Amino acid sequence: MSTSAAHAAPDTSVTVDGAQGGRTFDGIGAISGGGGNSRLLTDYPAAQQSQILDYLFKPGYGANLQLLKIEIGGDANSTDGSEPSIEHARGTVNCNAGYEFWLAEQAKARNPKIGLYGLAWAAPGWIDGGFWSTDTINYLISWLGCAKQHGLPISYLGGWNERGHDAGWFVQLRAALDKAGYSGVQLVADDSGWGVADDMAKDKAFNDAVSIIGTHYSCEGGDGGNANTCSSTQAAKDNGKPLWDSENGSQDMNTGAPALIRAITRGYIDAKMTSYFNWPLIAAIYPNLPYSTVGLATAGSPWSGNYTIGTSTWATAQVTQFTEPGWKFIDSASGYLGGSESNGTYVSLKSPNGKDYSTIVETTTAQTAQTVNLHVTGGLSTGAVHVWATQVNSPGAATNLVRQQDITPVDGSYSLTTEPGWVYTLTTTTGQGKGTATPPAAHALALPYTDNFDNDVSGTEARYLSDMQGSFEVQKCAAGRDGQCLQQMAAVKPIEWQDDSDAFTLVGDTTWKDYRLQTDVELAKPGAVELIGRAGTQNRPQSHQQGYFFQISDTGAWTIFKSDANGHRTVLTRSATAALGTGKWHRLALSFSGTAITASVDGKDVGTVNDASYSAGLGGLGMTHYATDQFDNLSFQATR
Ligand code: 147
Repeated sequence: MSTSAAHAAPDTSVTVDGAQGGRTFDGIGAISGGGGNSRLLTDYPAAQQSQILDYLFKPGYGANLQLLKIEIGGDANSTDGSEPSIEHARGTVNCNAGYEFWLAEQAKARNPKIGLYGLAWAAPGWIDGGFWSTDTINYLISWLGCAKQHGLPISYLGGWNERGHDAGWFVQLRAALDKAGYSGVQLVADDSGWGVADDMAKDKAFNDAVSIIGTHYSCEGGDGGNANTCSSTQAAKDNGKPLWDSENGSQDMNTGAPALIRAITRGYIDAKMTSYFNWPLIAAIYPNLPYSTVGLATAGSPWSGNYTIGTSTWATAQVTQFTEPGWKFIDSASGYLGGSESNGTYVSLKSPNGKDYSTIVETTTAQTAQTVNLHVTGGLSTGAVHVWATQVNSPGAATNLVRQQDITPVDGSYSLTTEPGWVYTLTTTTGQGKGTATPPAAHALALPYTDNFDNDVSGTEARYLSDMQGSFEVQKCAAGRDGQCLQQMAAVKPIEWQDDSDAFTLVGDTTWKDYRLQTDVELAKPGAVELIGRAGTQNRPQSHQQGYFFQISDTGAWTIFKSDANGHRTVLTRSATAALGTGKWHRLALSFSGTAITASVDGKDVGTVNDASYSAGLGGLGMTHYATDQFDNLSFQATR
């Protein structure tokens, strides 16, 4: 019964009638991509890595994701890093590049029914004619071939993230997919706004090519805002094809949980969207990067194994653990509590067997307790109702996916008293659960830290190195050196999604202060390489990287400069030393001790400067051009 309160909301009566229906529910997913956000998960200790994957994908354990959207890496930054392409150079395909196929394999191993969706943000620069080209179509077909090799059936494929559409290209892509044996792959368009539905209404060939209308951030407030209304257009609703919230989120893993659940319920009630994809899946990124606590969980400490499962995981579980793609919404049992969005919302879904149902009630905008009176009819089970709840407005471990007392309907009728700030699921289904694994404490990455890349698998990313632009892979060393080295693989500027910058990769710990970063380098062609130290806050785009940089060109000209987190660069000192040339190995170092910053070349200090702007941060390697330059014998030694 509702408590007495000054402005008590009216009771809500809901008839959950199995004879009524609505659109088909397509599932709830998350996005690993757009991008770089899953990077550090690959380097987690096996036990914790498996726990995190269980919390994301294992049925009845955590987020229990029903769909997974993965980035088709393009060697260019897509928000929190640059994901590697399977084809850095035309004609050379490496199906083991990057971590998205690995992640999808892990997801599928835990939930064989998970639906997979591929989408590109960027693409390699060898593609001729820009993104909307035949080259890109062939490239996407190569990517699908890689997915197939990995045993991963891709059900959904998009165009170019948030870059609208070229209708003719989608038509051409559809035909090419059919011809290549991928007639089962459904195209999603256009991972941008609702204009796509207007264009589909005007263009039959385009309409026929597209299977799903997927738009982004269709609930008011994307970055940091509240999802108070969700909207689609009449043209979209009239189209008849599924409408997907193919990206939403961008919210802190805890404080974003209310917006997440509203986007799912109101996405259907207000906009008839039948799927929701949270961006991103996980923040497995260095903590100096943007969005470092955004996703369903965080995992930014692979050397310690520490991770945190966010309340957004449990808000997601309140839907995913109680439904399956293919269930149907019951429109007449979905709406606003007490008739007003300010009280909260509810949606009901029924299973194809006509017996089971789940009703999700969220009270994230409510001010008072409320009573919901339900009546079950139309063939649905009138047996015991199981109740699970998560307090999304004030996150806490004790109030995540808590099982409450069962309710026994009398003549199909029962009541639920709700408190403000919760999501409740009323269900006849069973099998739900809350994972129990707990992480070890976090600690910093220890110094000294070294990597000679000789123990890594060729063609993969080196441990802990997080590419921000370009793609750095372990490859056979060039220029007469034995063993393996780190090579930047994008030989030409990619088709970018975010702005251009130096190609660079970050590694280390944000708390590192006084250290010497040393590496051997070999320039493949004229240009400059760079060492980065005390790398701190990075803002978008990735060129806005705070820290100290030592750049040296093949001519021997060098610069030490600092950059703030807005990308403003200040030269601290510059001069020239003997030419490095190309195709030759040299040893470079950048040392920090208090305010003293020293650069050295082949064992000789070439410049020292004092600057007190930045006292701690990661290291990094990079270059100012797109070239297949190499690095070897990376080391970080404490200087005091
Ligand atoms: C998305 C991108 O697709 C992601 O790759 C990532 O960059 C994310 C970070 O918030 O942003 O794009 C958005 C587009 C529109 C909105 C928010 C994010 N919006 O309108 O609020």
